[in-house]
Amino acid sequence: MNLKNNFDSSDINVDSPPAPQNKITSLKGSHRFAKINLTSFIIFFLLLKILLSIVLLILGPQPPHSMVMGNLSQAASNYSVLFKKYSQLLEEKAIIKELNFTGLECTKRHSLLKDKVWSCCPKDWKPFSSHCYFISTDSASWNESEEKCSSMGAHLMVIRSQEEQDFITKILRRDASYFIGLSDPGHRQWRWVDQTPYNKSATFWHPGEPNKDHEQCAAIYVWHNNWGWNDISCSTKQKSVCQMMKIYL
Ligand code: MMA
Ligand code: CA
Repeated sequence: MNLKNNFDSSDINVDSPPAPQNKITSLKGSHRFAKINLTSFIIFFLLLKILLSIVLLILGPQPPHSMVMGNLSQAASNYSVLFKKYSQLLEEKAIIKELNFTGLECTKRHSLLKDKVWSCCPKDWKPFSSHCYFISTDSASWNESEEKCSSMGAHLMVIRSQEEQDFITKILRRDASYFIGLSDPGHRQWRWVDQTPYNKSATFWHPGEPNKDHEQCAAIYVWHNNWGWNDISCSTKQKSVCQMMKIYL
């Protein structure tokens, strides 16, 4: 793991945020999270699941989980109320393992709380605000592009603000066109892939766009020297931008 901003790498695990002491001591004692192997990981989860199933039977319905993932990490996120930080951490470790990211780059975030919080993006992804961005170099249809993002635990980019639009256009090629996570299933109903509500006041269509009912996917590119969006045919092959939440350690 690469950690930016010169810090002592022995630091990251030593001073984990305060935890529900009784549940975490066994993990701390066994060489900290970074070195937990798959077997102890699975055993830990199974024990946790049994124990918490009992607790939840007593307490009532489970809290909703925010991501759809493998069974193990799903099991963890179900108990997020009780072990929020730690189940999150374990989830992320599982994702990182599953997706074969070759490395993480992390920066320290100045938290209002006392705990040290590191925010991380996979190597080759660009951080901005609370997200990480990956610019594809190959071209594909909108559906294929979204599938590729999805296979990396991400989705096509959702642009929510002028700041985000400016951030991404500064690092895109001016001679290329990129699919974003905006499409129209029909009747000119624009939808963001991650269910973010489509807010007309934060859109960056080129003048005169969107203009054709059969152009049901949005791409971002330079037209007359300005960055903006155009509705285009979903089957055309374009580059694309994937986006995912930062990983917090
Ligand atoms: C024009 C314009 C766009 C449309 C493309 C399709 C070059 O731009 O009508 O709105 O999407 O053609 O190729
Ligand atoms: Ca168009």
